[in-house]
Amino acid sequence: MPFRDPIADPWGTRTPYGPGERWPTRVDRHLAEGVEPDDVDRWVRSASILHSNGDAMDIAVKDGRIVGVRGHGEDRVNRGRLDPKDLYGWRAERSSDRLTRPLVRRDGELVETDWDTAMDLVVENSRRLLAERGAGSMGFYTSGQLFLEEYYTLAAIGHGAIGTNHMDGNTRLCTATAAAALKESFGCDGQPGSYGDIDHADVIALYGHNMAETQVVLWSRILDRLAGPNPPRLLCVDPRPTSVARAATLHLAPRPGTNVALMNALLHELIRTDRIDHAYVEAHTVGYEELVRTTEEYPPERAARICDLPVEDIREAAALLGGAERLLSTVLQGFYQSNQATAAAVQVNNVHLLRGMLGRPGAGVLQMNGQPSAENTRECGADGDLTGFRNWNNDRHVADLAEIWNLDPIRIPHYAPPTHAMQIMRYAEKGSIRFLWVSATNPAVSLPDLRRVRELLTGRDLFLVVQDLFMTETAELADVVLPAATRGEKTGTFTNSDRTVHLSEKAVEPPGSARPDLEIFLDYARRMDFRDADGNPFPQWNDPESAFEAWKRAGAGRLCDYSGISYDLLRRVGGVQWPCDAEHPEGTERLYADGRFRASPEECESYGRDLVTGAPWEEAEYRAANPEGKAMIKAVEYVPPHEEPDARYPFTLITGRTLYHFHTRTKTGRAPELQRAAPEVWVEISPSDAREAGVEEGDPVEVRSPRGTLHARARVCGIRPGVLFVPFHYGYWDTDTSDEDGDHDRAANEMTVDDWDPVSKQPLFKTAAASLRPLGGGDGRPSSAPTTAASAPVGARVPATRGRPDTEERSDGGA
Ligand SMILES: Nc1nc2c(c(=O)[nH]1)N[C@H]1C(S)=C(S)[C@@H](COP(=O)(O)OP(=O)(O)OC[C@H]3O[C@@H](n4cnc5c(=O)[nH]c(N)nc54)[C@H](O)[C@@H]3O)O[C@H]1N2
Ligand SMILES: Nc1nc2c(c(=O)[nH]1)N[C@H]1C(S)=C(S)[C@@H](COP(=O)(O)OP(=O)(O)OC[C@H]3O[C@@H](n4cnc5c(=O)[nH]c(N)nc54)[C@H](O)[C@@H]3O)O[C@H]1N2
Ligand SMILES: [Mo]
Repeated sequence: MPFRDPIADPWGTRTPYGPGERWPTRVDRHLAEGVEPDDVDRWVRSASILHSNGDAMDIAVKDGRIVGVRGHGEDRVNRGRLDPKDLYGWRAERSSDRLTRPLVRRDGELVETDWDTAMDLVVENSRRLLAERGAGSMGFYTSGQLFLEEYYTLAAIGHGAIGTNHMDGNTRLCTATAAAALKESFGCDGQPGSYGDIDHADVIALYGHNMAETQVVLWSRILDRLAGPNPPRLLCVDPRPTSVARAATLHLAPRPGTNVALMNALLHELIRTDRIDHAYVEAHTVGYEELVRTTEEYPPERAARICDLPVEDIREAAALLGGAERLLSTVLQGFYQSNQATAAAVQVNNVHLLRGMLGRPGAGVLQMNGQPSAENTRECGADGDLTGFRNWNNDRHVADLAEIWNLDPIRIPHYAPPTHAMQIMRYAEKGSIRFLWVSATNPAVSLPDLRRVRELLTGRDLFLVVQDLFMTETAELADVVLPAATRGEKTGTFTNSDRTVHLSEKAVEPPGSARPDLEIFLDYARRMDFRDADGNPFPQWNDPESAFEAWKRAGAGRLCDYSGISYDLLRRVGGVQWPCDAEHPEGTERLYADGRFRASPEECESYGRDLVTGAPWEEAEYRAANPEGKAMIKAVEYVPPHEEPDARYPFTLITGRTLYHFHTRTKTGRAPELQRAAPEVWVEISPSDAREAGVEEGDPVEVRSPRGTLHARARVCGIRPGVLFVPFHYGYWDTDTSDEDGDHDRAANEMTVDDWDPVSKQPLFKTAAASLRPLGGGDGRPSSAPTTAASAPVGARVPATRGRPDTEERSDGGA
């Protein structure tokens, strides 16, 4: 295999292909230095956990240790390719600072102990609070990075055995808007499209989605189409010159937070030019007339002013969408974490409904996930959803779940919408939640407004349990720390963005006495002595496979039907897309091919919400609006962001990702190749803004918002003038700047705003106001931000796309 440096060349060599052809195989592999393929004892089946793409891979084991990975050439998702994080990230799992024993706080200090002591303390506090204050005093905050079996168990414990309404996942920060937008349009969560649509599409639109850096392998698939015959045309909507923007036929760089105004203008133009599939709209949707009325008020000229875009570009974008015969759209955090998140994501669904672009090859919507198993958190109901895409507001659905669990329905809380993460934090702050169990997430770096988060997590009345692999910024605040095993050290399944389920098998032993999350949850349930209606131990399952089989019963008949999937099938064929049942034993590539939706009042997962206020609809309203369960076209007015730039804070601050790191870097920061590729935080600024502020490439600067301050080096690049971008990967576990007085000046979330989308309750990480000033002391060295993708400096040579020669970055900024 020819050596490629995945850091310098993340997307690898092109394997061009044409429309309707099979994406060629290219198997990527990385083994530890000195290890040859012949040295490997075993290859163990798994898939990637550092994004949502679900790339299938094998883990190489030698002498009981992980020594590398290779892609699966046959898998439908990646045909062998792996991204740099997957090629190198496993090294963190062998890191010498893994947690190996439980810890409990004694006299203010965390000290090592045994499992019995730690778990007894957790149980004692649970029992005390349940007796004194009831289930509402307990909260659970989990992840998008565990296995399906673990979420299903946690959901059964939290919503069933304990009966608290306060359970959510970090999926609230991630894909709550994807789920909400799917419910609003189609009545139920569940990804309509398939990655296979890339093979057929003639137009691909990416909305607020930096796919080149965040789903590297999926982007390689698009690059391969671009390099082949009859390539698709690309539309990119992003305020930064990402690699997606550079490859696009048309790049719109709107003012952050104005997505709805832009979408309304695009819909306006589709309607004006009659690019509408009237037969589809008539047969399969409700709400068209209202959309016509609302978008009438959004001619491109108006959107051009609001979004600060050239009016011709908006018209051209509409013509691109309107001329498509097979349109694929993807949506991610530039919409989900921005102003009017759900409202904007729903307008992308509307484009597809108007054009009848659903359920056939190349015509699909991907309301993307971010984390490897965010889909499972939602479908299992370990967040603010009810298990199996059930409707918490529908008593029949609650009764149905109670029957499956063999519990009294009254135990499953459904008196109000489930509490969302930001509200759980608020209750912890106010003292009504006094027990919080955090698993596989690091809120002390990833939640907005960190000063407040640190304060509330250290609250005197809060008993905080943290279950992680490492001593994170959050674990440091805990009363009990539980050391967990991770992928490769435990068995389970997880489901990617396009509903593909993979099995990941245990390859090596966890370090020390670390245990799989499933084992920890079940151990807790047994120690709490939870029982079902017949007095049997609850949950009734006891290992990964029996948990999976139990989950199949909970999802059977619902859209997320796994009843045809088994561990054996996953071992035999690799990735399988749900729904998979007796009728579709090989799974289902696209939802809604027949134009029938799971949206009837009896079946829908949600009665929906008002897109501006977020006020929930009642059953009667839903029934009146959509008695037959069609797809819903929902119109909405543009509303400006709450926090806008002013004289004191003249910039819009957006935050996000770089190619080489995953979130709070607990894994990628411990993989030397990845850490070297992006060692320090930076702030992106346009050349004109830099000139005006007297800042040059690499200069130390201070960024300040009404909540906090950040110190970083400047990267002068092609970002839209008026906008600053900061990656949110850098917390404090590997600095000594977080001293007792709290020198917290490195995490992006010191500055972000404690505000959320009214519909999905997803925090607004992508619209805050900020100021910037030079700190002096520049030494002429450039910032260490990567030069391969969106953060490339002006004048840099950026890797070629579309088979063109390398392009020079424009030196006048992005817009
Ligand atoms: N390398 C890497 N890959 C990852 C992850 C990671 O941490 N690192 N995390 C995974 C996870 S959990 C997630 S959720 C995904 C996220 O994947 P993405 O959503 O692709 O990543 P982000 O960088 O958060 O945001 C995407 C883009 O939104 C743009 N944006 C900001 N504000 C606006 C706006 O108002 N309008 C528009 N149109 N665009 C805007 C930003 O410029 C940015 O380029 O990535 C997954 N993959
Ligand atoms: N400013 C800003 N903030 C953001 C975002 C943004 O774009 N901008 N994006 C948001 C998004 S989309 C997301 S998804 C979140 C991510 O935010 P977090 O979830 O807080 O980030 P991670 O670093 O992935 O944290 C996961 C933790 O789980 C641990 N872990 C990994 N595997 C396992 C396991 O198998 N078991 C257990 N018990 N622990 C495990 C890791 O060590 C790590 O500490 O951040 C959000 N915050
Ligand atoms: Mo995410």
